[in-house]
Amino acid sequence: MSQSKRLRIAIQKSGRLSKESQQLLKSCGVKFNVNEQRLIAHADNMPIDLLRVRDDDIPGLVMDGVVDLGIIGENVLEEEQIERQLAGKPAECTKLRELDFGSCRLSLAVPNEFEYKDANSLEGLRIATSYPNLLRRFMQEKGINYSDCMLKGSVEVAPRAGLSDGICDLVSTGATLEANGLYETEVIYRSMACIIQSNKTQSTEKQALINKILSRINGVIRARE
Ligand code: PRT
Ligand code: ZN
Repeated sequence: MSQSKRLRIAIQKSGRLSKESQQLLKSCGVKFNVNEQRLIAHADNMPIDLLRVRDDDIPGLVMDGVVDLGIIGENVLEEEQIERQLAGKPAECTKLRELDFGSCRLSLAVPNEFEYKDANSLEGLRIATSYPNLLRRFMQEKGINYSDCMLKGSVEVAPRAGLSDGICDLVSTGATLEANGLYETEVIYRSMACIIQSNKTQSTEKQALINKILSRINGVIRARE
């Protein structure tokens, strides 16, 4: 498996990026059928294998050279990059381009009754998040001391449950914040889906195929603009 001559592309198995990732590759002429039970989908008409995994695993798979390409939210990529730099693990990969889906922002939000002036209002408070590295980077730049509460899900209910004073979470329409009696105070990171390449891809055949796919992606996105 690790000697594969076929180009490997990691995409999200199920979630907000999975349909559009598959659709984009299909629009580029890659023919494949996904079996929900299977990790791998083989393309019929090109030497390409799709690996369907949790989005959080995609940056690491690319950075370690296990796959050649990955489609991932910039938020997850950047968070993982900081995490791996801190752990002394390989954290390099090449962002080939931003894609035209997966738009969201990572924002700080506080309960409606909280009187927020600026980021300094958060001094000494506890913030719940799934993105501790991006949060730390922002707070360090602002020179604000805080504690964090790491939650992989249900971040938006943390203040009401008494777990934190505020949150740092992804927002797209803002409906989730509103439904939980929270309001957005600072955008700390803006994100889109992007396609990344491993710096460990060596074969010239694979590189030629990557160039072909990238040029088709450029065409597909231009046509959708
Ligand atoms: O199972 P797996 O680990 O693969 O998936 P996941 O649950 O970690 O991720 P998923 O599918 O929820 O999101 C994948 C990626 O989609 C994210 O990393 C972002 O890059 C992108 N994305 C775009 C979003 C949103 N928009 C989004 N709105 N990811 C999550 N949300 C959530 C947010 O966390 C909050 O709960 O939607 C809610 C807010 O939405 P609004 O519209 O109410 O503001
Ligand atoms: Zn995830």
